[in-house]
Amino acid sequence: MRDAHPNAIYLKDYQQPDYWIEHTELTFELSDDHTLVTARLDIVRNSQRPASGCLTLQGQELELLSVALDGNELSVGEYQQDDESLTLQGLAERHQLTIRNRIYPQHNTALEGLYQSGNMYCTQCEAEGFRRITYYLDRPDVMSVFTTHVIADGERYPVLLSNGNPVAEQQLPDGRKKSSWHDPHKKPAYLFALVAGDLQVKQDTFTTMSGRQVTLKIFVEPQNIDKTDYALDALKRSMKWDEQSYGREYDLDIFMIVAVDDFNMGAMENKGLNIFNSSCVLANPATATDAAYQRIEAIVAHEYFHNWSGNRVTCRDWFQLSLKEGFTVFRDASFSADMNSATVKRIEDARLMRTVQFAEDAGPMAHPVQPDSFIEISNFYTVTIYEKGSEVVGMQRKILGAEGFRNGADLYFDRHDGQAVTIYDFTKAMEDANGVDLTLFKRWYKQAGTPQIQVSSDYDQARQQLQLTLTQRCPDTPGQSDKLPMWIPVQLGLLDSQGQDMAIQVEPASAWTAASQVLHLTEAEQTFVFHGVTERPVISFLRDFSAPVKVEFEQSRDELLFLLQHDSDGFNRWDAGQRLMLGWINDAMAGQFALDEAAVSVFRALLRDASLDPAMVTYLLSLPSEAYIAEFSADIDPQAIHQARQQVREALAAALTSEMAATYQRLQSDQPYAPQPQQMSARALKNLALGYWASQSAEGLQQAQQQFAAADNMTDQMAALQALIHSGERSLAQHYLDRFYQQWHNDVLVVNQWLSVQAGSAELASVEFVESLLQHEAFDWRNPNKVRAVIGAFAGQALCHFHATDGQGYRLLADAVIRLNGSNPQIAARLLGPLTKWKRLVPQYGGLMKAELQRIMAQPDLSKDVYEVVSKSLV
Ligand code: B3K
Ligand code: ZN
Repeated sequence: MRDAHPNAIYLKDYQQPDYWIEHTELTFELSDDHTLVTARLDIVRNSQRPASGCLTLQGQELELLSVALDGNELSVGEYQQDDESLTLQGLAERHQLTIRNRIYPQHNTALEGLYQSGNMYCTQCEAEGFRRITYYLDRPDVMSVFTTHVIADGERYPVLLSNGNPVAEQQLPDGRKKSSWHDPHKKPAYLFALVAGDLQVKQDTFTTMSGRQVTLKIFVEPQNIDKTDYALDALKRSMKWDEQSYGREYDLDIFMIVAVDDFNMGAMENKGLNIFNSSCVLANPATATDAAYQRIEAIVAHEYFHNWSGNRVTCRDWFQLSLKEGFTVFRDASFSADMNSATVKRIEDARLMRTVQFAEDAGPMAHPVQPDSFIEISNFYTVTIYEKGSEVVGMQRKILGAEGFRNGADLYFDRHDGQAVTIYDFTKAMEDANGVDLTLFKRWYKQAGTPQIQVSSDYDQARQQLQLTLTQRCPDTPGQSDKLPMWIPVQLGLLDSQGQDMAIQVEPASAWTAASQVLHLTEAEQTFVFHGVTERPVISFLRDFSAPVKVEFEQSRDELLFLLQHDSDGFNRWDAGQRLMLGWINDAMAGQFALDEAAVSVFRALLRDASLDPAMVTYLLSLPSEAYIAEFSADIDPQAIHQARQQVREALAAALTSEMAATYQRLQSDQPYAPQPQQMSARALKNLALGYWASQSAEGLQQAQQQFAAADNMTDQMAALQALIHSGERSLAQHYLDRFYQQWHNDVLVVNQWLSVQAGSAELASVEFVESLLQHEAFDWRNPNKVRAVIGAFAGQALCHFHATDGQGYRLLADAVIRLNGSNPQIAARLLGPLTKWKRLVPQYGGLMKAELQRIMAQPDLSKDVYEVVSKSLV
């Protein structure tokens, strides 16, 4: 370990800093050997704090050259310096502090701070990367006005960018170029950005609702200039949507996006200068799938929306991370729902919650949406902070209604513009705008774990009454037991025998909000009485996945089939189908599976029903993934799950072959490809049908080969390739994989898809095979996208190989973690996820997983990132 006992940091210890930094002027001189950074900081004492005269700045891996106070250089004894900080004492009310230091971006493999990606320089400062650039108060509550000068060789780095508006550009006599930028909006250092490179630009304009013209620019390496149109279009739609949905407009003259290949996550919302992982911004029809287009739309929107939810109003400290992330995910989800299908988006979100977030909540890294401690903040960019955080915002909207929620959001933005605030400032704005008390609701932010609701119902025909008794409990999580009841909004409906929604009248009336059809569960156990229920209803419970909870509710297979056919809530139609399929998979695990004809005919009818949105039918016909099934199992046996799912898939495919072939033919189209919702929806179902069809017949297999060869877009080509892989015809699959690589070996993003489809496949990805991918010329340990494409896909998707009974899959993952621990700790820690679940698996697997965690723990020089995850997992 670098630090023998990395310390935890606690929310309860939060204190304001003793000084603020009013203005930050930075000068970067980039040269091949090193980068010289000069920081001029106007510091002023914080009147809220005792006058300590002491200022401690954070800094990491910096070579300090000089420190000057109000123009006078200090001697070494006049300040204290260690590996992580620089301290000055005896300071007065105001000073100008000038620090000069050197950094070495070319050796920066952690991809935090300033680093090189290919031929360009770029930065990543969130959460604590700015301290790798210069000494600073690197905390989000210190907001400063930044001016930045970037100096570099003018020929090799003609494009020099930073936040805000460009203010000057100058050719220096020595062939270097200097660009100056000024950002008038105060911001924390985590939103700082710098880019230098030989980049091409695609540009457009957007006129805001108040009539200001904003220049939009996307910068890419020259070979990617034909992949920028869609992101630019998505950006304009996002800007418009935020004006229409939240009344928020953009606030600088220019908005820039830069695509880089080496990036630890998806993208970063730096003020006016978003930096994107190239996989989350670049697309053209030939190289990007529909799924990639949808991801790009969502991420462009997400980063843009941060301009208000994150940048204008930011976080006081990192325990408030979900204030910006949960809210911004909620905003991007609403945007995607509006651009595409709201039901399909809800299904996708619920799938993610149920597979990944519920698993996190049930594991050793479980934490509340507002955590109360951490060792390494990078480990807390989690599905709990992001997705559960978004669900918690969404529940407030369910409770307050659309208008009440909008009023709360308006008040929040207006009240806190330019401030660094907490999660409770958000809920306070919701309370004040609506005159409600959310005290009970706020437990969602403090209590970790997934609440479970148990449902029992009793129908009295004579009285025409339905009694619904709901109990809730939330399991213990690390450091938390005896949880209090939460305020859970349960959206529900009652279906009559015709499948129509019945009118609902509830007692107590105060527990029911008619406008949103929401029942408010606030106690550990509550009974609700529904009056005027003229016949025994079929209950559609937790419509629209109105709360991130698990539900235990015995409903017969006939009831589930009925809901699948008739529910007016699309989400619950899908959910009923999934529950039915989970039942089959459980039967298969018990050796008692037989496909019933009644169910098959319902699925057949769904496939034939041309009035349904094809994307919706795609989800209705998709079996739950192995990870999803695992989350609904008590003791996870990955091989049994794999076998059972295969058996059910095989039976369903066999029963539906001719419908699948017909569906495929019906959805063939000669329209030119467009990444547009209706087309994407039709392609999704067409390609699902191809997969089922090709797994069953020579004709289907033939069609997959034909589609592979004829495809003019990556969605169809990749779907054909997947159908060939899943057919189990190994040499045929290999032939097409080779063809694919020959065709695309010059396109990095396509090659990454090629790596991923192999590493994630049950048919191919044995441990030896994945090891051979790691040796392939296309693989590179330094590039996070490639690590995710191979190791991430293997451990996250090829579960039957990752959980090989000899433990070799676990060994492969642990070796990767050990290797990356030194070079890129964030990625190393993130890869660990699958191993942390060891206690949930049957002992045969869990024991082997634990042994690999112990092997990692015994390594010297563990990073804080890896140490935190492994040590918590072994408790
Ligand atoms: N805010 C960034 C994530 C930063 C991750 C730092 N380890 C991207 C986003 O959520 O928009
Ligand atoms: Zn975000």
